Amino acid sequence: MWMDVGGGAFDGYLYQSDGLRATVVGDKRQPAPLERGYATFGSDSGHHHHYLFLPDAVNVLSAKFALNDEQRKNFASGSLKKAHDVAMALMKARYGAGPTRMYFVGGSTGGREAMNVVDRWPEDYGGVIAAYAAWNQIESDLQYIRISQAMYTKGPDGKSGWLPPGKTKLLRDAVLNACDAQDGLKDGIVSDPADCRFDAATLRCPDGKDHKRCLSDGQERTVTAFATPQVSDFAVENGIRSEPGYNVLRGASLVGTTGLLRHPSHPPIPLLNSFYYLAGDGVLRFFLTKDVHFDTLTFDTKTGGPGGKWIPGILQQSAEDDGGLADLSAFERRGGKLLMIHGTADSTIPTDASVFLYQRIVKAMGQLRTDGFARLYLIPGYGHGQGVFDAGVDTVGVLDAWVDKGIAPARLVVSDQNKGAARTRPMCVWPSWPRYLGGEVNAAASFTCEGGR
Ligand SMILES: [Ca+2]
Repeated sequence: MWMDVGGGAFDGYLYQSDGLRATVVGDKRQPAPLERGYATFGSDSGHHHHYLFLPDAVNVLSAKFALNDEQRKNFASGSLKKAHDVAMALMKARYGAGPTRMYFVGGSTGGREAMNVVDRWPEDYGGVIAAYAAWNQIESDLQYIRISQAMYTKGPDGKSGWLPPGKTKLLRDAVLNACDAQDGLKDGIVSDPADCRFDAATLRCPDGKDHKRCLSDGQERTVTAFATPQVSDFAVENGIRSEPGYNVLRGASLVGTTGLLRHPSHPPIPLLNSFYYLAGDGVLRFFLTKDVHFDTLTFDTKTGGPGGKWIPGILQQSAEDDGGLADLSAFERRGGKLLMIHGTADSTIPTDASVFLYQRIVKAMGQLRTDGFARLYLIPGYGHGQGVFDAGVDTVGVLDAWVDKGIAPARLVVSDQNKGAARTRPMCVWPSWPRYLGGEVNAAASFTCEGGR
């Protein structure tokens, strides 16, 4: 049993080989993959980060490596096959035989990598977990840029739309106040985001200016940018031309993601500027234009620059980088199983990106065939690897049962791993969601999965 472990953000470092990080959305009380007998491996995707004095969590946000074309291509997808083949050779030499099972497990960029191996090397893996996958990377980066422009560009009133921490909290609290109880239980979680209709205009300051406890016109524009899709005039790889908006009006929190500085810095400063600006700017300057002085705030994400100047680069990057193949027959034929997981409160990769991809697969292959090898689970209150509900479920055990014994996953139980939390919820197969029926509020048994097919 072997497991290939995906990376995160712009990669550039090696995960700990104990496999603890490998249990994406994993239950921390369960043994790590290594303890279960999995030989685990991964790669830094072909580059090391640049600022060694900074912690990994900050370093992985640096895209500077992409100025080196080979490193850029390796990050895009090239490193996956290389690392896989080298690891296979080494492990075969060590163990004298190939694996009985071969998995790829990853979240975020690791989820993009997971979808990449399903699309590009379906013969290499028998089981794949793609959590909050950044599979539509280029359009996702254009979405980051578009949001950054709403945040930092001055509107007709001469003010930008940056959301200070207090305003992100105001928005989150107002959405919860409107929608939390709709699922039957006021627990800080909007369990059925599709049914949550919160209008950001209700928070608007009467004169449109920036006051406490309300949103200025610019801030309302930024919230709207978050909640709506990025749409391009041109299609990228696999015919996709958009990235969905975030659930910011349906329970996803922006607390902690918009940075501490009102004005953008050139170049952006990690943690002080917003995450979206940092990531989008990095891709534009280092991946696409190769112009370290390029001003991201002037880039037209709809047209791809004046006369579509940057479209060829965007298409090339998309071809090398993105997942999103609709027909996964090659993976299905070999008995491959795919678990797709996403939190409904994710403000880094939109929840609807996973829904969109799943629907693409269903459209291409039909529901019956898709049900035979793929599942999509959305977890209410779970963000990008953490959240008000810090989801823990034995994902590897679920995959083992499916791959080995043919036990297809249905309703599962997920626990909240936040400190002091002692609650479980059903983990419902999309599009169903957990509605509270009554009884013990912390027990999954008190909920039903509602709204299934
Ligand atoms: Ca609730």
